Amino acid sequence: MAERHHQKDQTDELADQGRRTFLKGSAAMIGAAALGACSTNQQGTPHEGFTPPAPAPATHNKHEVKPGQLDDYYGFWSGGQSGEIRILGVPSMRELKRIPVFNRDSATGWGGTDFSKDLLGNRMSGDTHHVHLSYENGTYDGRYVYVNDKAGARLARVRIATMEVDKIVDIPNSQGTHGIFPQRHKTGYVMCNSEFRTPQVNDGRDLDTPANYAAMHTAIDGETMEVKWQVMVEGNMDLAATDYKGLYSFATCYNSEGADTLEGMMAADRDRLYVFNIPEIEKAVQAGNTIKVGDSDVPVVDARGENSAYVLRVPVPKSPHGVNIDPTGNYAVASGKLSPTVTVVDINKLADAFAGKIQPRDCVVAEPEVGLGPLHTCFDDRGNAYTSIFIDSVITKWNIQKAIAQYSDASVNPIVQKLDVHYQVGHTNASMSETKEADGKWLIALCKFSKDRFLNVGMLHPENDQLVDISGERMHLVHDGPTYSEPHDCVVVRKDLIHPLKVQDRKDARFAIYEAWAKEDGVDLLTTNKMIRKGKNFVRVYMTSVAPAFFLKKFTVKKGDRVQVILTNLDNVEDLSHGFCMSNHDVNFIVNPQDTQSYTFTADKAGVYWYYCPWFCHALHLEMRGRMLVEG
Ligand code: K7E
Ligand code: CUA
Repeated sequence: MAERHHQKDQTDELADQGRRTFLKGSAAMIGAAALGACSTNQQGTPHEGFTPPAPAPATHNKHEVKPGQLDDYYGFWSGGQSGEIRILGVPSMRELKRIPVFNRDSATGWGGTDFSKDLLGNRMSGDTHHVHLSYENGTYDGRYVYVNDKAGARLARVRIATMEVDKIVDIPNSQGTHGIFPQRHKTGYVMCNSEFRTPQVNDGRDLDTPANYAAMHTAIDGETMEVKWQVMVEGNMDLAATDYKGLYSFATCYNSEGADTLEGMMAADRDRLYVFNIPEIEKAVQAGNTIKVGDSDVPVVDARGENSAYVLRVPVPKSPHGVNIDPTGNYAVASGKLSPTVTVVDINKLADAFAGKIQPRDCVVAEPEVGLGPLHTCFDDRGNAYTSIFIDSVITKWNIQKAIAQYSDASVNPIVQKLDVHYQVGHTNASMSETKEADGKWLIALCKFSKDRFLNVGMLHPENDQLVDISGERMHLVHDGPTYSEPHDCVVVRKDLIHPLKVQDRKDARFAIYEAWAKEDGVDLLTTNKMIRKGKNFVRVYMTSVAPAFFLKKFTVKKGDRVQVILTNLDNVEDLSHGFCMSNHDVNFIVNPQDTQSYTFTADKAGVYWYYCPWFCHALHLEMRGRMLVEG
């Protein structure tokens, strides 16, 4: 086996060269246009005789996590159009959990339970791109995960204690909420970018006058999830970032032209990086130097047009995409997308630029050439940056200080290595890279196309989330991870920072609503098993469970009744979830140990209907059921 690995290693280079030639052809074909639409067909069928590159040799195989062993990191993945968040173990890349967020989930009843229905309304879909955790003092505080909904201009929060969504907020005056980033000095604001410019107010005016469209940079309180203020700018905003001190937030702008067509958006040579001065904006909000837009009461600082105390526009090469802050907090790196460079901005110079002492462009300290189509950058703990290169399908490792030296001395080469990834990489992130505790162990390359890497499963291929060992001087690809459509981003978090509950805490604030109902009805959630008629057409059914039984074996309602089932799982044992499924009524939800959930439906057909527990909880799990008798 070792010998075979060795042989494969030697053929690596040849195979890679073959693949490179093929990719260059396809890159030329797709041109710039495909960049704006990551998911267009790329004529991606490899030619005959094409040999995929071999896996890394066994010596780099330390990513293996043996059966029964635990991973070192939690990976939080967005789920794209699936509308969810996923948790993977890193480095094993085993998928551990899916957290429904903006989607509906049959397994847990998310979107159907009273609590989740209240959050989602009748909305069916979402598009999660960016997941980030709450911070304290420059690293993760282990409390919350935030995720955007690009499709519906929402921000959701997952509580890490329960790994469930507890809040969803609508963002006013916005479409295409894309980049988000929480402040890093503490759990402060979560900054959210509108990618799409719209008329402000969007009520039918300025319909076809794109020059009057504008976009919002929105501050949401990460603790209360209230929308605190917005800053209106003329250009669109793509990715977001924050500094480590609570002074600035950043947004890349790929359409400084204010165009509404692809050609128009790519016309100018330079686009910009918006830098928002948060203390100055807060002052304006406090002093009431704000406007209201449309129906929303959120104060808006109008910062369109020229640079001001609120917003600085740093010129960067055209159509930037990602912006990422290095772990020292000194540098912001904006990616070129249509330029082969990334732009390094010295954050410590921004104060002088805001004060007018230097030009915004003077804050740029490096512009290394990293490859065709740079998108996102992450970092290790040794001063290196890793940029995902979409068209070239590589991760480029480069050294930040060398790039700065090269800016004044062209003989310096900051590029350390280019590693082939498969194929067309979007986001990349490294372990703890978005904190001051970046540790330079593992890198994830979220590849948009898998093409030939997996068994053919039909037209929709999996994506390919690749694991790269970055602990040494050279990067090594060690694992291919197929994923269902379509994670955009991930963060990789040390496991000692994440401590979810194994059994629900009955004192949790989320029980307030159920306790209130029980009080109103004079019952106790932990001991009551009975139906209570609340009105002519409304009943509440209180029920408890211990494996393998519901303690209410039957209840009787009238045809047409609204039925609210409030189920409490009394089992106090890790991993012992029950659920409640009402046959032929589209009712199915989970109740974890010591948890309470409720679900309301209409008993619209006379007859006998069995309810049962859908989670395999006991040898007599199949017997865990009861009857709803519906009188005609
Ligand atoms: Cu796909 Cu972060 Cu939405 Cu880049 S984004 S790739
Ligand atoms: Cu309870 Cu199956």
